[in-house]
Amino acid sequence: MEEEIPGPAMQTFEASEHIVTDGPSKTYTLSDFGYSASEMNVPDFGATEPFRLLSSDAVSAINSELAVHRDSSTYRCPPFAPNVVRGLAHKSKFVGDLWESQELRGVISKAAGVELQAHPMLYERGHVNVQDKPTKVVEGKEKKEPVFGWHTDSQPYVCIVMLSSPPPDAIGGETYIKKACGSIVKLQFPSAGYAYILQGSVIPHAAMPAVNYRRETMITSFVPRSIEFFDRTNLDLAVKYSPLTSTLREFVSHRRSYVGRRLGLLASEGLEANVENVERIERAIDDIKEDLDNTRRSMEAIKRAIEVNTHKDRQL
Ligand SMILES: O=C(O)CCC(=O)C(=O)O
Ligand SMILES: [Fe+2]
Repeated sequence: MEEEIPGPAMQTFEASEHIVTDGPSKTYTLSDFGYSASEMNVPDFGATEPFRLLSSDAVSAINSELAVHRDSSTYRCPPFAPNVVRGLAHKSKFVGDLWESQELRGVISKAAGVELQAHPMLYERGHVNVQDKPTKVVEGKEKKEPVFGWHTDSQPYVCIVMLSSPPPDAIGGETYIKKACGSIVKLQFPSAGYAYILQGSVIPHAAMPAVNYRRETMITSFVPRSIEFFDRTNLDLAVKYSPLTSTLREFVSHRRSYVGRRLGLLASEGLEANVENVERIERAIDDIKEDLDNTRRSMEAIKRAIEVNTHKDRQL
């Protein structure tokens, strides 16, 4: 049985103590990075500057929960993601309550300029990227193995929070994000509890290794609350480092409900026989077909992962 029942919380989550609600001082649109929101039918939000989201008590609480659950939740998928911790939102009530909270949702939505909610798939909440070893310096040159290689996310938005404390003379450990022209913007966390929000499904990004400290970040995905926007959640990355049965179950349940709500788009269209109405209905049908095709493609990803696992078992 893969389902987890959250253990007793070592600390109870209290929004007023654990969340800082000021939000970021600066945000960037997709167009600031050279991408076209309208071409992709997504909101024109790119990223925020790092800002304080969690109090130091919240960071300590998360770290103690991590210490309890780390061994049973660690997955390795080198060289792309050498060390990740998944499934904390199933196991830790504190982590579950934090990402579910209304106050947190308010801060994230305000910063992104669009109403968002934590991803319905619990596996996409509280994912942790762990830097395994300090960066090696070979013949005077740092060997920069990423903590998490270049990618776009399988979920629409992410909030990335720093859980470890960079020293004042921190070297490395940034998140790199790539503009449409190929140049790189580096986001550096000044301290534990700082976060930034990114439309990670659109903008390629990578987590770089820290040279003189231990880097650990927690990532939670968000989806738009409104069904006017696409949610192109897929399992491309999840199958690399998650238990397949519960991942499949969470994914199908999320997509069933999302596509069902999207079908409602048809009901809200005017039904008079004029060309404008008919064309709107055609567009809604095309969008829903794209949703179903996306969902179907993830079945291929799951199937491939099952085959790889079966093959590995045979080799043992
Ligand atoms: O750890 C980071 O800075 C970013 C990680 C990331 O992009 C991801 O886990 O999807
Ligand atoms: Fe990412």
